[in-house]
Amino acid sequence: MTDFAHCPSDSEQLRSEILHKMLGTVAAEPSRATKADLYQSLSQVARERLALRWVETQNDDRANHARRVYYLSMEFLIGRAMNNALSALGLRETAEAAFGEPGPSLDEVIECEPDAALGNGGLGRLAACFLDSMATLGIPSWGYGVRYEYGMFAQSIVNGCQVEKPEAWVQDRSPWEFPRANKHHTVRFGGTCEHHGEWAEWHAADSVEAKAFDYVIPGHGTERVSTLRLWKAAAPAEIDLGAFNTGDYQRAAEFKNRFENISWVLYPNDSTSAGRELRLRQEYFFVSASLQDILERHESEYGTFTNLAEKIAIHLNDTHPAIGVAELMRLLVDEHGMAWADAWDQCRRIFSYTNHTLMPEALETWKVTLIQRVLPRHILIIYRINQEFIDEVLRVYPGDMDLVRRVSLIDDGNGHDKDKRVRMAHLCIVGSHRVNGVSQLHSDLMVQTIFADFARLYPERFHNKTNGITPRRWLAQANPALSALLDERLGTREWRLHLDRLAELRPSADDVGFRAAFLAAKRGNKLRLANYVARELNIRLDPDSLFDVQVKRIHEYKRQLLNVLHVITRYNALLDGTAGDVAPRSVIFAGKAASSYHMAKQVIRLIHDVASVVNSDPRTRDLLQVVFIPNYGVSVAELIMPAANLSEQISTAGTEASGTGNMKLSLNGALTIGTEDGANIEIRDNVGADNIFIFGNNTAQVNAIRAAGHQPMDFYNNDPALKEALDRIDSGFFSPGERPRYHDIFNSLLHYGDHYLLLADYADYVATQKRVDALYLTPDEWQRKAILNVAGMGPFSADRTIRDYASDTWNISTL
Ligand code: 26Q
Repeated sequence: MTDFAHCPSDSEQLRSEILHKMLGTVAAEPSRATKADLYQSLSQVARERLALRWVETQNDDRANHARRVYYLSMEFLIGRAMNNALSALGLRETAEAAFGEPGPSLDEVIECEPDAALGNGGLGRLAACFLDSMATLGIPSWGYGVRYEYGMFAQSIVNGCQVEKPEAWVQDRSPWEFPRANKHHTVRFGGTCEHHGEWAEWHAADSVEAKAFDYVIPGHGTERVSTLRLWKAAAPAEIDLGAFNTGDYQRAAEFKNRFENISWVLYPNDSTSAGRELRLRQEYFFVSASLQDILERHESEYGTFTNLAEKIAIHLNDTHPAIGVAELMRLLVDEHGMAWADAWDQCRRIFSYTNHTLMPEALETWKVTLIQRVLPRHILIIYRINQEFIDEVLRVYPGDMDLVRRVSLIDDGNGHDKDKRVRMAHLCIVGSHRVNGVSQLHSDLMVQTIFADFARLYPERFHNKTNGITPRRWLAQANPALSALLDERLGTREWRLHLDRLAELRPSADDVGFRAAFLAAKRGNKLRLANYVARELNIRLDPDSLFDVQVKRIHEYKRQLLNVLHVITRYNALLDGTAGDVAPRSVIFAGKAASSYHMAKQVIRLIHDVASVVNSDPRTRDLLQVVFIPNYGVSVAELIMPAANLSEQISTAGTEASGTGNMKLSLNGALTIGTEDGANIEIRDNVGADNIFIFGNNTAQVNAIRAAGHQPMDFYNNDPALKEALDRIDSGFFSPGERPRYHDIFNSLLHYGDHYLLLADYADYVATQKRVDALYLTPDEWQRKAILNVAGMGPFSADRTIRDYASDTWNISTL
């Protein structure tokens, strides 16, 4: 790492560079500069240095005829760029010294930056962590995605309810982006096809321009950088001009809109967005532009496509870019004259695919009729791929038409053409040489359930790649207090690049002095969060209370409602004197609900209603506080993760593919209370079963309960504490102004089957929370276990994940 201890002359020099830049960028006089002005000019300094690194990296890769990895993702949840850029450039400490009295501090300046929130949650943040690791490991790598005008909505809370506000994250332009005026590709839609044997001529009805905007992704401990290239849709120039010339402004505007809306807004990850035509256009738009770009680069370097699979690997982040399989075939066969069989051989060696969910309702399918209309050439390609695949299946399993029906790329519906659908996951599996899940459990379940037939057909294709997170953003930058302590104790800054070195911390768990320092770092982080909560929500949190944190998208399977049931149970027990020895707790929630997801929004409202009752009760105020921190996103997470004592990872076993928040919290010294789900299991294996609170039914038990017919009413009738908690929700105790407000929540549990088995896990959850209290009341033991959590997190670095992808999936070497 090159963040040298700064010397005063460096910071003087940086200061004058910043002030000099100020004139050219914001035309402001230094003495009148606002924080935003300082942010703008500092970002220009960083931008120029990143640009230099970018040019050199590209020159190197071209000169070395490097094999490249292309990561295709509809989402990149980047967050702020400044702190990460300064760290990577080795400028953080110098910049810290260059700011401050009489002006604002570096941290105040950094806070001017809006988050780049071009993603919904875990999948998008994973893509961002992977870019960081790919650059750091020196992999010639490009991310490709969409430059949404509006990314994730901003969440505010009005009377306890979520309100969404569109957020234009770049007003005009971002200081971090490089618009590439000469990089654009035409993406076509609709029309008809004319066949010429193996290939076809596509007479498209419409076209749109994809314009490239590049973001430099700095590597850490290396001068190499990666590129995130995002595409913005623009109306084709000639159409625009045509309308303009006839003076028909209205028509010009309509045309512009019709095309430019393609990159307008990020789709939510809820089922209501499934099947929307604009989403399909968005997927094809960015995939086609990216593949054209990739082929153009390859052709300019080699003048042939025969060596394509030797020189490129393309990764599909879930099925969202799945149409790429058909598009690469189209480009190679129709546009570049390659024989179908050769193109298919290349295709399978080039693509790999990650699955992020087992839930059947979340598996992407598109109506055949829709693809036919929007992408007439691609539906033919998909049918041909399917025919050849089925022929292959029948050669191995002659006559097994049941198997054929199950694995076919086309779901036949009931035989009516209008109901036929393309199964995008099947297209990905058939078109790739590697398929992976994101935790060991998830990968195992994947081959045992949704992809069992494919795993039998192609056993060598299926792998596990347990997710990871970048230790640079999630520890070094988010938690300077703990980082300084680690540097001191480990005698090195190396853990930032070799997270396994945290294992050397284990002996320090028994060192009283270290435990005290560890506690002090945590307390500082809790104070920082408490100050934020006081400022934003006017709620006082006791920094010595146990910070119990559940932060993630609000979804029924993640079971925030189970957490609420525990809070109510605790409140009731405190009131009736049966609580026993409890540790003072601050229960902290954060997360967004998809705007059309009624149940999730009800849960947010319930949390607020419970909070207002509990927080204002003088009988319990010192022992229990509940807060909901609005607008959860990368930057809010950077504040919360370091301050947590307890990490809630309580999804129904078998539903959370991996989770990555679980890793961020544990890495920052929180203990986990969690189910045997996703990566929780591997976290247990690495931190030690004594240092984590695992509870509830495992996947086998969940299956057995469901098979026997889950009876939520039995749990309700036989557990008085549970009954009391549920009745309080249902009776309007927390919503006295509107007593029926939570009937739907109550009914979903008692009368509509409690699909996620909250009631089956409730008793063990509450009992386990009691053990959490007992441990927190033994601070030495708590600190010891918290330290052992940090020490065990080495394997959860995204660097480890990316090394595994590089060797098993992409066949590329790393630094
Ligand atoms: C699909 C079709 C139409 C519109 C939207 C979507 C869509 C968009 C986003 C579907 C799903 C997503 C996001 C999924 C996601 O974030 N999954 C999470 O991925 C993480 C990284 O692997 C895992 O850790 C989480 O367990 C998983 O839930």
